Amino acid sequence: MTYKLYYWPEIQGRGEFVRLALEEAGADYVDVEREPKSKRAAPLYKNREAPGAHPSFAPPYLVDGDLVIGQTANILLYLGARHDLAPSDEAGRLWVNQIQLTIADFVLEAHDTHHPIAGSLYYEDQKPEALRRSAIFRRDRMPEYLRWFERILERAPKGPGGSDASWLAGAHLSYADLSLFQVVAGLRYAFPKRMKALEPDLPRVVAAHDRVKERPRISAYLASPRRIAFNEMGIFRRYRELDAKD
Ligand SMILES: N[C@@H](CCC(=O)N[C@@H](CS)C(=O)NCC(=O)O)C(=O)O
Repeated sequence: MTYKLYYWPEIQGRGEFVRLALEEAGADYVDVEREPKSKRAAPLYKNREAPGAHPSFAPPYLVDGDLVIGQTANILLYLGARHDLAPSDEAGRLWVNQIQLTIADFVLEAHDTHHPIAGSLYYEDQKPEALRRSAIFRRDRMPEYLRWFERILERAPKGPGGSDASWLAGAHLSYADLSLFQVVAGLRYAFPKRMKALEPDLPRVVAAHDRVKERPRISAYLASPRRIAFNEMGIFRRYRELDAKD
């Protein structure tokens, strides 16, 4: 069965967490809105009014046969179980889901640095608030979240030969590792000065990012036209005035 992913066609956004899981799994999927014949973004919102018991409020959503699954973390919960991208035991599944939900919180805060008042307003209409919000995000929230990931990786069981080559949920890669890769890549794009200052204290996070990037299917994906470049329409945006080393 071919999965159908519905997400905004111009951005990585939250859809990228799903794309990375589908790519790592080698799953058969169509990124529906990016298909040449797509009528573009309008159908995404129509899903709110769609027939069926489970309409999705906002993209991304994934269609698998009769199933329509919304909420990024929920989609990943589904894909993780079907494609060996999550532990098979309940405690492990819940742990990976917990990490993913924490990543969702972090992603929302990253988004709110440039849209602290409303997503429906232009950035230029909320710039003073964005400057204030970004300063707090950089100073407090980036290190708090990133050090939490660092500590998880530090405590995870060692890899072969006692190396630090373990993943967030232990010996096996999970979709949470793919998502952490995406968060690091996004923060490097949006806050390069701040990330340069923080990264020396995050050796395991950086190493895990690098190991994801080198995985054969992920590196092929990143080099392909399927990977949309970061841009100033997505969640991670580069506005120079919002970045600083502290
Ligand atoms: N919690 C949801 C958030 C979904 C979301 O905010 N989607 C954005 C694009 S990344 C959107 O199109 N939102 C439209 C809206 O909220 O009206 C998830 O993680 O999937």
